Amino acid sequence: MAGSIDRVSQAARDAGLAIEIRRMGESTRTAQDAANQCGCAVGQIVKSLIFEGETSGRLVLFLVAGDRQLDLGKAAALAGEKLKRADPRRIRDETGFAIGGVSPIGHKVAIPAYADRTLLAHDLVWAAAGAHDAVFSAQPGALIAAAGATAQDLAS
Ligand code: 5CA
Repeated sequence: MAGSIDRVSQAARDAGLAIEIRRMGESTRTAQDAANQCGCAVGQIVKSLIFEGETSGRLVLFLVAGDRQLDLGKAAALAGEKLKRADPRRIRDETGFAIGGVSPIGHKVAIPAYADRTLLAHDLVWAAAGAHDAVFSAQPGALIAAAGATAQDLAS
């Protein structure tokens, strides 16, 4: 688990994103858990959702605010194909993170990413840092850039 968190710090350093990873000691597995632990609004939590192209099998990452739902139609239009949830085991193998701790950055393989633009409404957002109790905060624009994502209308 330490290795996963280290990968997040290294990816942030590589991207020039200054972050401080916090181990909360309590679960931050869900957006609501994370908001409770961070003392922030659930909309400030970044969900890192990994989907798989039904045709190509390629993984795609969507960064969505904790108070919004990914609109699968909009997501599929961006990906250029129908999408399904990726298998948890594949997520672990290819991102290096288990569900509930999937970070927007630091994946073992490069994954194309899109971010919901409502995240940009906040001064600060919080995202998973590679473990079930680890989070970091960042300015949303800088985080989206570090993830190599483009801001889009993704949610409903
Ligand atoms: N640490 C928190 C807040 S930063 C977190 O990781 N939240 S999350 O939303 O990004 O991760 C949980 C998400 O994983 C759920 O919203 C859900 O979309 C996804 N998920 C849960 N179970 C599965 C599953 N069996 N297969 C694929 N995805 C799943």
